[in-house]
Amino acid sequence: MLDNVGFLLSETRPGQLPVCSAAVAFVGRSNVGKSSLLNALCRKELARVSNLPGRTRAINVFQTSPGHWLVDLPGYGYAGGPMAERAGWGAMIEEFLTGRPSLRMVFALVDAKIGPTKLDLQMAAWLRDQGLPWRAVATKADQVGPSRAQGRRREAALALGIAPAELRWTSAKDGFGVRELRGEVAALLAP
Ligand SMILES: Nc1nc2c(ncn2[C@@H]2O[C@H](COP(=O)(O)OP(=O)(O)O)[C@@H](O)[C@H]2O)c(=O)[nH]1
Ligand SMILES: [Mg+2]
Repeated sequence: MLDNVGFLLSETRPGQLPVCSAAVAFVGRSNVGKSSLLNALCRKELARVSNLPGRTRAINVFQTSPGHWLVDLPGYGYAGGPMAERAGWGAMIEEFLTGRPSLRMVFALVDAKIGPTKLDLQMAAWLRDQGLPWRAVATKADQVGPSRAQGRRREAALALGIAPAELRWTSAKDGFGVRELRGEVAALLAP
């Protein structure tokens, strides 16, 4: 289960990407913990690849087997960089997500402690508008104490317009929820 994931390619022009038979994509603002979660899911330092200079703002594709993709989309809401550049990443993300009929799921990451930001809520609303299959995943759950977890999860889910149980609750640091998410991703990418 996601034991043989390897780097396939890095691309900034979604239209140049080859076709694939199945894809799951990961989106979230910069620093939400996307690379760490991908590493935890694949039990491998994949992020070493996507964090190379020039690739952090590209679409990075990994595959479990030929044509079965895990797609690391560029982090949105990065504070640095000119406005036009930021808009460009948004366009890249949107073009990829809307132009891929084999897309089976979009995992939208939000920080468990911070909760969904304005941009996270915009992303969720956009995914819903587009009718794309998506699931919300909270990251860094280890930063929320056990006594606060239920409340935080409920608040975050409410803001996102989903039921608390639908919000995956994960930590790349202590591994909470990773096995379940791995199973879900593996099933989505099953041949
Ligand atoms: N406490 C905690 N910190 C995390 C976790 N995942 C990522 N981080 C930290 O959050 C920061 C951003 O992580 P990264 O995976 O690079 O985020 P990305 O920009 O979304 O790819 C780093 O300092 C990580 O060490 C987690 O599950 N728990
Ligand atoms: Mg990253």
